[in-house]
Amino acid sequence: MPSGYDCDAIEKKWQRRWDERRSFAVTEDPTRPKYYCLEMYPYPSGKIHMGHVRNYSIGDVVARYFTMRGFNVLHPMGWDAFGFPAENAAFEHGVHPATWTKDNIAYMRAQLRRMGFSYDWEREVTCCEPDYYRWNQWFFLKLLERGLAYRKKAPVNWCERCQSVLSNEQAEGGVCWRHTDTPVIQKELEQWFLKITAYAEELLRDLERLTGWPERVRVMQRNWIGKSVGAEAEFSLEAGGAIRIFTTRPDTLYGATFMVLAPEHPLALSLSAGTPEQANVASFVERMRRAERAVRVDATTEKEGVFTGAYALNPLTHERIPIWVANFILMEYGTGAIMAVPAHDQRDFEMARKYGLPIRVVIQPMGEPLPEGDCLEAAYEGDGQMVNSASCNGMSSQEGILAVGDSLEEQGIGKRAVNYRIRDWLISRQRYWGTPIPVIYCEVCGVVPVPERDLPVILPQDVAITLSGGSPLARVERFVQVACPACGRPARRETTRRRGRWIRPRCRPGCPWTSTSEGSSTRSCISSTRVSLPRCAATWA
Ligand code: ANZ
Ligand code: ZN
Ligand code: ZN
Repeated sequence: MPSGYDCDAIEKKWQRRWDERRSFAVTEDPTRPKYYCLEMYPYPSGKIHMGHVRNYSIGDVVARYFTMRGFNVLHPMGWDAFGFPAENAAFEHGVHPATWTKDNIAYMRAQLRRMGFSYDWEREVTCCEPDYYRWNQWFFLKLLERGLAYRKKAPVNWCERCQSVLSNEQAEGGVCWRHTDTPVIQKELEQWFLKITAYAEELLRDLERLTGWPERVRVMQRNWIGKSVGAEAEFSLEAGGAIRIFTTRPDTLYGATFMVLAPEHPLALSLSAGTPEQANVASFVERMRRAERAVRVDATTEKEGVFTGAYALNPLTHERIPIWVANFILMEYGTGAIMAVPAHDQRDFEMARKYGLPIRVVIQPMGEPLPEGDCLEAAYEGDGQMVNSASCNGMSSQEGILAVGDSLEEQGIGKRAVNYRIRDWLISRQRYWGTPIPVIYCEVCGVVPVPERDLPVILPQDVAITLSGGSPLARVERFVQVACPACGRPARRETTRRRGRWIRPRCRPGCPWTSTSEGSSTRSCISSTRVSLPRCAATWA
């Protein structure tokens, strides 16, 4: 017996045998039970790393196990081959993203083959090839048809010097990765979204069916969906009009002693117009536009705000309450405005203490003496019995939540409401290396989907790759100019492209769920869509 394991000889021999026999090639076979073993396709970053080896070894064991048990196992492999690193490499080394990507694929495929994984290589797919991305485009058209793909304005990270959109990674620390002396600003652009929020309730409900999943992962998913039940209410403005807020605690409405708007809220600037606060508000809003969001919403970040000079009326007490703008309110959640209840919300409490705003206790902890607002050391965020709440006095929080919701509804100034943290998925990118979005803009017909028979919309190859100045595709006139499929007039193609992969925005610094995802250098966090960190931290620690 020779000493040691001669991997070169043994593995080559068997791999050759598997190849000759097409051992892992599968075709439909109704006589055998099916098994589909799919692992996440790698991003062709250059070389296979140990993370890939671990991941794909696990999949390989599963596939072989089911094969041995007589299943007809489909075990495919492919390449998640669109993405920003290819463009970056092209820019740095002067290679075309397609060349860079294909070279990497060839190298990594050879490495995976040497590992002897049981893939059916005859079914290999590469998502930057038209025969693959035409289906991507076909899906997009189906989603568009059903109203599940739509356009709306949304803020993006923007560098004035690059004249282009930056990913969260490229905007780290609030400055441009290429111009570290240039602050990144938030700019509103028309973008494409997929309406995943339409499935929030279904996703949440069906988590119950994933009984084989670790509870930790299910909690993570639940937090990502982030369902909150409460109410929406209108606070009328002294100057006419109203501000809508979302609250999970309508039972504390009698304790709302001020309001707070997100700096991006359309009323932030207009309410202060003509008041002595105008300049103050404008400079605060501008500063917040430049502030890093993760830091802005971190529970430990100091609460910072400015008075708008305007007042609203508390709909139940009819008291006149001041309207502020502050860093910890985000425009994308709820309505971008809150009623502040400093006695029962810690963020509001910190803000009230800092700026000397009134604090009124309206919930008494069960079986404990009534605390005085002035003596509180922190907000009491739990449930209890309603006090200082007129006709609701004595009700439990649970009763109050319903009663106040109903009373708002009767008065026509609110209703019970549900809010989700999950956001629609922003898929457009002002870059080159991705699936072209199959849409045409016509001055007469508006947004016209590319007819199915014209798919795929091919990504042109001879493009000058620049990292600045907007989408490189927009400068390829041959690509951009097209006849409108509806009326035949000259029209223009969509030039933002579909993001290559799902890159989730980053969570706050140091979040335990920030991890480096397999096969890419993108740090992503499942909790990143959360804005209120206390619950995130509590459930996730
Ligand atoms: C008044 C109130 C009183 C609140 C109270 C809480 C406790 P979750 O549970 O995470 O959904 N809020 C609403 N919109 C916001 C925004 N755009 N940015 C930051 N905070 C926002 O949180 C819902 C609560 O977060 C809402 O309920 C609101 O504060 C705040 F004793 O309203 B609450
Ligand atoms: Zn820049
Ligand atoms: Zn037309």
